[in-house]
Amino acid sequence: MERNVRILGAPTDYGANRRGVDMGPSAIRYAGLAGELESAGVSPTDAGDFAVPHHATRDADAGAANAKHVQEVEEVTTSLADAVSTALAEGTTPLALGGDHSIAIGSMVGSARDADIGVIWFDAHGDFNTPSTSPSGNVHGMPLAAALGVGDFEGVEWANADGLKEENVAIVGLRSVDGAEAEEIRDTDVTVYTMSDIDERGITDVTNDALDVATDGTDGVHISLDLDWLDPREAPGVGTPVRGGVTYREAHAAMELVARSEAMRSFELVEVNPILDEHNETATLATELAASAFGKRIL
Ligand code: EXY
Ligand code: MN
Ligand code: MN
Ligand code: MN
Repeated sequence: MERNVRILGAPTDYGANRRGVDMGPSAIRYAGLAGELESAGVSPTDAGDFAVPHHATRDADAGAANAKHVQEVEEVTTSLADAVSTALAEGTTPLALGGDHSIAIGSMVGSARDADIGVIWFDAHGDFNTPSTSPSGNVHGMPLAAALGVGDFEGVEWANADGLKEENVAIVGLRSVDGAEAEEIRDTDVTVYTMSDIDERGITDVTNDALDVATDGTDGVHISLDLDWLDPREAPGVGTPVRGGVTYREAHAAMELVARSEAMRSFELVEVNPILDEHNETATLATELAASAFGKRIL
């Protein structure tokens, strides 16, 4: 039976430092996401974008002192959490489109609502800051800490993913982390595979290990793919590019292993910013990686 995938657009840039990433969902659709998913043998339904509170002008430091626009982020992620858990309850696989990486709070909360999940975080960054440690106050640098209830996020109902355990979380591709953030990561049971680990062991070994971490004792895995995980030469249209990322083939190899594991419960593509691209190539890349994650094979 064909797998039903529900596309959920979250056109928000409230968690980011550069405008434009709110156009990510449109850019990814325009790049041909539906067709790519069909070529992977799944049946996509597009639920469209849900409303994001709009401010004509952005009050730069609205919200908590060091968590910019946190009210808007709460609103967006709460909507997404409901849409994700409904999609799962209705037997479909949610595919969330960012928007900045703060949407992952909603994806993880929604995916964890009725199951015990693991998470694989494909990203150049740890996204493990809290309002107290963040150098920017941008919430897209905090979603993993938020979902795990780390530091200031302890007991923050809307942001904590029910039952998500640190020992079931793997970060893959880390190459940019802030001082205090690194301390937070070291103090947890989250497993980190840096780019050096990938250099030394190869993407296949690392991804298989990350899948072991995320599936150990869980019902399924949330896959969070931040396009800045890839090298900026492959994915230039992202808001916080960091040199020395994974190659095009390494990214596909990882997604093909995800597909083969059959452990993926929910998926998201984030940080595509089309105004930072020449020919929408980062959005196109996102559609191709989604197809690999959902099982596209050449033969
Ligand atoms: N660590 C930096 C901060 O917290 O501001 C940069 C975070 C970038 C987050 C992007 C989504 O991956
Ligand atoms: Mn990220
Ligand atoms: Mn639970
Ligand atoms: Mn990132």
